Amino acid sequence: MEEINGIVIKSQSGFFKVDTDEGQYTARLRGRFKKGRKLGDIIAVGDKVKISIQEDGTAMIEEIAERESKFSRMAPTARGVYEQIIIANPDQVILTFACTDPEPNMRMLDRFLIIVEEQDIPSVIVVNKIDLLGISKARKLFDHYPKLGYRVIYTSASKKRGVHKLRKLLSGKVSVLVGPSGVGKSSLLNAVQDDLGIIVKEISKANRKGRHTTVVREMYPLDGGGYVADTPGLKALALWDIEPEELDAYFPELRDLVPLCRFSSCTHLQEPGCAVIAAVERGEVNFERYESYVRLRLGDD
Ligand SMILES: Nc1nc2c(ncn2[C@@H]2O[C@H](COP(=O)(O)OP(=O)(O)OP(=O)(O)O)[C@@H](O)[C@H]2O)c(=O)[nH]1
Ligand SMILES: [Mg+2]
Ligand SMILES: [Zn+2]
Repeated sequence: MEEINGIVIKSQSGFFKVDTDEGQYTARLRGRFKKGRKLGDIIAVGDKVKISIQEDGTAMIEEIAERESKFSRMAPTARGVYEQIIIANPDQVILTFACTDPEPNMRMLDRFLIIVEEQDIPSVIVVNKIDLLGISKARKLFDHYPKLGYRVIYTSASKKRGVHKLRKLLSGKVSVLVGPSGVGKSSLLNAVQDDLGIIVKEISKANRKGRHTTVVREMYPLDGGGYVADTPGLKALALWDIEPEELDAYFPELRDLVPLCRFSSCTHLQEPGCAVIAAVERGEVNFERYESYVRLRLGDD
């Protein structure tokens, strides 16, 4: 039987929309995939699959390719920790914040940066609503991130500023927008491509309704190639898999200081001879970033 390669772009009650070179098909998953103990999602939006077309015209998913990357979260369940795939095979995660309304939550940004680095996914920071604050004030708020090697793009979805940069960034890639509620993720996608409009809004609303899961249910093909997925305001993503002792390695500005601390087991919270604390005192490490580190290290975030 002929098999066609495709990518899952929508997941809905056991049906999967698969985008292929020969058009889109709605497919079901072969029963054998569902057997056995499941510790994580077997299939997710973004998965690369092989489908077969049955005689009656329906399509079946015959094969799911091993994921090259994944953006996931650990969900505690009665049977143990379950890995929820937010999106499979993302090329990048767009960390979206507003420079104001709502005020940017830098700790949340730092947390996201750690999570995507831990999951080995490239990320770009998008700062939206610059029309409300002005570009220079917005820049000042996020000033230290480019210095740490993170890319920052400033946008206004309402005034269509910086949108061309975002469009270019998304083109040809699989991306997902994450960030707090109300920062303008859906608005930005609407600005990037007209025909995403209504759909994006509906998805966001549907996802928010009493649901805590934030996995992507649909991603949208882009005119310039690639796909983009929207998410409703993500709040809690656990820093799973990261031991407190490893946390300093996820802060680019702390990494090189750590070997200079007097004690090899230094927590950088209070020890004498701590190179991190010294650098903070000299103003070489951004205080807010250090505060993020402390809060995450103490687990009181
Ligand atoms: N002034 C201004 N308002 C914006 C901009 N982008 C979005 N908004 C407004 O901010 C509000 C929230 O926008 P959404 O696009 O729904 O935000 P979201 O991030 O998708 O929010 P969730 O779906 O709840 O996660 C809406 O009222 C938008 O009109 C912008 O660039 N400037
Ligand atoms: Mg939205
Ligand atoms: Zn130290």
